[in-house]
Amino acid sequence: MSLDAKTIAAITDRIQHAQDKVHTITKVTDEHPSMSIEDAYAVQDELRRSWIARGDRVTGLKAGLTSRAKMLQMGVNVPSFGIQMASMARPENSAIEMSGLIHPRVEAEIAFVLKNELKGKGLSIEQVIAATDYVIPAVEVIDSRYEKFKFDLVSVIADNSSSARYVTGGRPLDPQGLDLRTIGVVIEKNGEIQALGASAAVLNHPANAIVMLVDHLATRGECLPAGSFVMTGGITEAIPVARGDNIVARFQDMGSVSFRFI
Ligand code: 0L1
Ligand code: MG
Repeated sequence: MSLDAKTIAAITDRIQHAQDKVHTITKVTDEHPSMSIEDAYAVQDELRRSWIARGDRVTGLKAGLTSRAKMLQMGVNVPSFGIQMASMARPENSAIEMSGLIHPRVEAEIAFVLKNELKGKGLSIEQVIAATDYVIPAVEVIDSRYEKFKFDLVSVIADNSSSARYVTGGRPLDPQGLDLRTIGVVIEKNGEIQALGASAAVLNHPANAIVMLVDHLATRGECLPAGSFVMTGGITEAIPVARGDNIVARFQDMGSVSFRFI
């Protein structure tokens, strides 16, 4: 770590204020150029502590920036992980309020729910699949707290990897019977196709996002417990949305996820 606990706490307060009051801030690295990726995850730890102290509950984790489309779109070249809380979850077909968001974008992802714990470095795709209870379609609503959605990797990780809302839906499926590299995905906004792709866009196989997440957790002396919910990252680029937009993400053989912005 390059920053002390007091500085991490001050950065956490600044980010949390922006998230709560729905406004943009300058990048944290503008003020703290020596800030490391480890420091940024320490900010996430502080955010989680503070959310739990408020009565919120951790519902899962996410891997972000796991596709070439997303890396190109955001100008970075490694994944970023983040924490999902109960306050971010919205039901399928719900109306998501724009008043709590700055400049949201949506991305279609495959989420995994584990039946067994995963831990350690260098797991195989087969080990991830064997530990998975089911996979389920998800749409993440990301909302960077940075101006114009522009950031570096350290800054975005400190902002909990742009996490804002998420919706799951469609059909939960046993991954044993699926080719998880070839799931076709289409995102529609107001009935018009905005983006399409195949699930191999996520690190050649979305289970690789879980492998990388478990590697990251192992570095921190942590693991993914049984029952964990993990979103593996957008299959296409993220689509900007506005009040009044209706979103449908269709996942081949897995059903669809719909909601709207009000
Ligand atoms: O879930 C994601 O891919 C988001 C990671 C953070 C970068 C972004 O805001 O696109
Ligand atoms: Mg995402």
